[in-house]
Amino acid sequence: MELWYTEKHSENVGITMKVSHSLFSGKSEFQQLEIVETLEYGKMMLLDGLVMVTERDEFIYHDMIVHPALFTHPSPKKILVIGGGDGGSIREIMKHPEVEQAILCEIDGLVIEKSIEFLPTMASEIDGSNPRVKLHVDDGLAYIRDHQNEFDVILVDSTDPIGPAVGLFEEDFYRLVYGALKEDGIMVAQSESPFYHPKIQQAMYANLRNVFPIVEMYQAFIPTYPSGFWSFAFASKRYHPVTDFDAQRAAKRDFYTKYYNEQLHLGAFMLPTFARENIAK
Ligand code: AG3
Repeated sequence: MELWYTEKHSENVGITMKVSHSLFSGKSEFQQLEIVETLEYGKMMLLDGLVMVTERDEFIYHDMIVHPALFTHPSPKKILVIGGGDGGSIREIMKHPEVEQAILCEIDGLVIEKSIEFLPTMASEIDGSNPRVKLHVDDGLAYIRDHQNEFDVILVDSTDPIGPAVGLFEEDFYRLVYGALKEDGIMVAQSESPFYHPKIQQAMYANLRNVFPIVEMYQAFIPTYPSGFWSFAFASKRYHPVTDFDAQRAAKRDFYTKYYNEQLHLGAFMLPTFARENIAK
């Protein structure tokens, strides 16, 4: 018998992967969680049937949600991740020696628990072994409401805007994020596929521009996400990700990044015309 998993990317298109077996399948109070072993991409985590991470290509997403902001901010000391229960973002944040504390605020404790159990290469820093990392199982909105003016960088490592993540794409949420950042803070949020999700992007970037003075989109190539062409929103109070970026500092980093580098940092902000149009003012 052959097992194949398909995530539909539109009514008529999808990605299909051959699966050897299931490692976990269960429902939390928020969503359906699956972890399966694939032949091509290693272990893969799905939420409500959508691909969240695979062992083989997660380095791209996690490099790109973390390093552009942490190399733009001159002194990122206190970082908040909303979502990101697999731990991949926290793992990358911990590579930055100047970070004093990183807080993971994930709504679904089951995602954290099963990531520690089945995805140790991602969850290595959220298993309680690192004193610089704190975990909160809580709704991100509720958490930042109580933590205003605290963070240098906030990363919104969410699923698509359906289910528990809907609120994370709305203007009210971005106002709370703005307030939870210090006066020179930066927010980065995953912002879907420019190819498949122009309407989501249009609404999301309009919401962001109503709140932040600096809003830019940047891109990464992520083979297991819809179209492979993925994006992130960089929203900032003071620092611009291209003109305020110190390439020297990024070049001198003493840790390995398999996707990110100081040249790609700049290149990622250069967008094809159709993607620019999605977020035109
Ligand atoms: N965040 C998921 C991005 C959305 C993927 N969408 C999809 N497959 N339709 C991943 C969290 C990784 N820390």
